[in-house]
Amino acid sequence: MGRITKKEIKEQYLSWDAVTKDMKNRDVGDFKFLDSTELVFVGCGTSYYLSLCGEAVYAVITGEPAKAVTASDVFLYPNALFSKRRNYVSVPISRSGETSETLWAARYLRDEMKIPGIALSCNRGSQLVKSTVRSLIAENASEESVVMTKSFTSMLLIIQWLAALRAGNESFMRELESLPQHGLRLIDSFEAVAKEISKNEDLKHFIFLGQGPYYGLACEATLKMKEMSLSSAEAYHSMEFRHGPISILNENSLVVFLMSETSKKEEIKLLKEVKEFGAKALVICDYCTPDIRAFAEYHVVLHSNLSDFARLNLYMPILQLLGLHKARQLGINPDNPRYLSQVVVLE
Ligand code: F1P
Repeated sequence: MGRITKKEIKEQYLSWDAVTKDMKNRDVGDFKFLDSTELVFVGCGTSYYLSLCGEAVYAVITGEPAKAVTASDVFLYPNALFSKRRNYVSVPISRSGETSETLWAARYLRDEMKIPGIALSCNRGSQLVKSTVRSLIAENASEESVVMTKSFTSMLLIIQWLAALRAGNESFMRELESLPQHGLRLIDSFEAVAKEISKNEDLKHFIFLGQGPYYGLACEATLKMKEMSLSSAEAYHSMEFRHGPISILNENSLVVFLMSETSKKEEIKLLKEVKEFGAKALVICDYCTPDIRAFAEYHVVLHSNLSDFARLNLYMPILQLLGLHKARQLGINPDNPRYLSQVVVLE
């Protein structure tokens, strides 16, 4: 069960390699029209969560403004999102390029608001690509599976490259170039941890915590857990968790920390607190500390030496495998999520 999804998770570093080869030779002059504009990432579901990562990466690496919005709010609440005094370029994101709300948003932005769009998709022939002035395509990153795995990380890498090119940040580019090698080194090794966690039948409630660009990854992790294993999952900014949600913890909870170097010190304090409430913890981090070893039942250490903003993709395969193995443990086929299809098409 789940053979198709598992293959797509495992081979995603190959798509990262294809993206790297495509993006590293791009002419930065092609994106000159982004000068003095705010970039607006737009999407639904996984592609919205990718937008959340994208806004943080783009703003920090380029020093230029960026934001993430859901496709539906673009045409339902445009005045809450856009100011007449600003210049915008939109980046509507969609693996299929056929999701209704994302198409409606791209056309609304183009026709009603005169905001040009750069489609980010895995489908070059899609209606979304036809509705925008430019496109960035992750070739061969589209899945057979309903669940988005390698398409998410491959399109995230495109956003990272776009930011690196715009900023002329060569050290960030070198970091991005190394991601396929790190993926190859790491992805297989994640399987044992994902299986071990899924075997613990007490764990029924999954909480994913991350700060900055890691919050978007945490949201995406909840979707993998829900879509594949039909388990209850929530995401929070790590430090928001104390402000109410912490009260739901019990012995059935697994708290997953997507630890960045920026937020590690604060997150380790939180790790110690969640243990007091009987929850189990999984920490994903670049290097381990004695506290993490002492307080987290499970840890995944990446040893990449990459910066917080470059390393993002390395957190996703373990989170995707967690959803897959939890589904298998519950006897659910992750290749066929309940009530879902690859594309949501509305009348
Ligand atoms: C977006 C999306 C997926 C979700 C489901 C339905 O698709 O919401 O995130 O897993 O398959 O579609 P897209 O706009 O990126 O093609």
